[in-house]
Amino acid sequence: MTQWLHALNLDGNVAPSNMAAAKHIVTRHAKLVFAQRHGGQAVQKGRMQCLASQPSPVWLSPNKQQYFCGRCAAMSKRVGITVYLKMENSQPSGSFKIRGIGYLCQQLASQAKGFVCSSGGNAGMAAAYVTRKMGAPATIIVPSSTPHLFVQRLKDQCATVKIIGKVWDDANAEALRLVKTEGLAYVPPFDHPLIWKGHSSVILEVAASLGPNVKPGAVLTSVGGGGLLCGLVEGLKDAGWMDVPIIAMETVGADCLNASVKAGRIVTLDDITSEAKCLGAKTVCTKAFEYCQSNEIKIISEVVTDQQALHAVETFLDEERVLVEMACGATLAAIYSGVVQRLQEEGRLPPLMGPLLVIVCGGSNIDTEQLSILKQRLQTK
Ligand code: PLV
Repeated sequence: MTQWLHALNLDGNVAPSNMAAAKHIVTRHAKLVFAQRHGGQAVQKGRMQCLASQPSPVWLSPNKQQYFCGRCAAMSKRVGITVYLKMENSQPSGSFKIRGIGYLCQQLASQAKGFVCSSGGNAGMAAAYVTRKMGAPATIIVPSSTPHLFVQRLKDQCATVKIIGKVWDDANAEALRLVKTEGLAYVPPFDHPLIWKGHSSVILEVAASLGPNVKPGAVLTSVGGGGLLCGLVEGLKDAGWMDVPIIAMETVGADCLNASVKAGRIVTLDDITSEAKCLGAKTVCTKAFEYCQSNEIKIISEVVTDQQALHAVETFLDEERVLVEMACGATLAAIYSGVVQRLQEEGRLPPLMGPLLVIVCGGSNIDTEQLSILKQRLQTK
């Protein structure tokens, strides 16, 4: 059981020697445990049929390098400092979300008869992926801004998908209603201590891969509701890297953290007008705001335009041959649009004593068709 939890926890990052055992335990044991606890009754018939029809996918990659934290030559050249990439886009559900959501779901499994997750997309994808592995029913609620491609990807993970409201906040209200009326376990996309704990593993992995003599000079990341930010702060604290600042990126129109930092209090946005829909929470979680206020770790909140985020997505595709969504483009734009250099020139970012660590958060809400749609929309804006 411990091995199962460990495997779910790190998802793909267990030692290669444990791979075979972990894979076996996860796929067999998790389904068994869930079915035993619920007498098989709670597992929806449709879901089980869908699960049965799926070929058994690769749960744990035998190739640890997939999750590499390596030097990026092109970006290092651009910014004149060493840049390391943490490729969270390679995670099984397409983003870092599997870390925190996977951890939360496994913790809730003993009491849950099923799960409901409200999501801008990627948290839902992580929940659908993990619960499928557990053989547990899952309902994912997404807003109408979610592209058809993404809804289909969620269905392919055998989840029940509901499209409710215009933005994530509307979908979340429906998820909370289902928690009350149907007794499903609530999986929020970002606001939960266990999610932050799961996300914090990204820093511990970086520490392990950099070795004892290297420490990042700064961490660059995206912020939606602030779950990833909280996880990174906790990871830096766990690693004893309290002096490593975080550059927290958002897009104009999905900038709930930046608006709150500027106002000195938590602000709720009127609407989400950015195309980076997966950053689209109207209100940042309280903990993320508190971390920004506390200065325990220096957090620099910055905003880029959608055009800059899209340009970053395209440049990253050209230079690194990796396609990520706009939510991740916000992070990359800090490099490609000169935000990092500007912060240094303004003296807001101290000279870096180590490599700049870029969290490539990924996202499944993109393909070449979606990319052209975004290009057209943003050209005319
Ligand atoms: N996306 C959340 C929240 O949406 C979701 O439901 O999927 N990068 C990517 C690719 C993401 O999908 C998200 C969050 C973030 C970054 C930001 O993470 P957060 O919400 O923990 O700050 C409304």
